[in-house]
Amino acid sequence: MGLVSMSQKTALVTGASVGIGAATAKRLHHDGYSLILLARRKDALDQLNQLLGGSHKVITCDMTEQSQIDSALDQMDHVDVLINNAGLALGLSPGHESDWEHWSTMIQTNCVSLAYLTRQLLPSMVSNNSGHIVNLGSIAGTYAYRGGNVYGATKAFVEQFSMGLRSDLLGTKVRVTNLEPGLIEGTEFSNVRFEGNLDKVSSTYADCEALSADDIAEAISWVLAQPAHMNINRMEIMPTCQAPGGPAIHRAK
Ligand code: 8X3
Repeated sequence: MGLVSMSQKTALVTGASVGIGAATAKRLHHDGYSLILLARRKDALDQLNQLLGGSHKVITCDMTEQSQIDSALDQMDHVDVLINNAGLALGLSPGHESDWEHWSTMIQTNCVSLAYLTRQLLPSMVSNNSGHIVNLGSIAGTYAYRGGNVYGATKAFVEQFSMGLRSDLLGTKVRVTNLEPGLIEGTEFSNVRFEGNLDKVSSTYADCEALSADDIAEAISWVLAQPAHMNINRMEIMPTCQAPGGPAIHRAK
């Protein structure tokens, strides 16, 4: 990927087929971006692309496979904006009862693949002295909660990785933002976390008004639209019905 000058910016959205990824794709299409839509499900990406007029690039990619990320990169010319959205939570069990495969998949997807893709795209952004990386962190990266263990740790990685890149990129015009949502409804996040257990999914959202994927897409659009001299380092967003809990105390009786 070499030096280029384009009026229409290209945004790569990972995990673009559903949830925050799809909402962000729709929002950035509205904002005039050319999009590269990455996800595992080609049919869902094609459907989204059709909805947006069919002019965007669709690339099927399982983000847990480095070879598939490499092959996706081979199909891209230039990326101005990277939305590192692909990620997941699996399970809410205490650490001593958690499934190792769940932990491993979260670390691979939320940390390793995110870092790998970013590493591949950074040199061209630095050469072009422009670009913006928006990482999807989580409030779970800042506030521990029961059962959050490795999921929270992966998002703490994303937060620290984002701030580390900010340090590295000082002196360039490449921007980095860690966007940290709280409770979001209407995406596949909880269905994936609870492996389709609808009782657990619905109790997560009972009697409260959570954020929507559109709320986060709106925030991403705003972050990207700020003037070039302004970098939003972190943006933490909770629904009004959610707040940090503080340390817990177990009492003997
Ligand atoms: C999603 C927010 O509160 O479910 O990352 O961890 S939360």
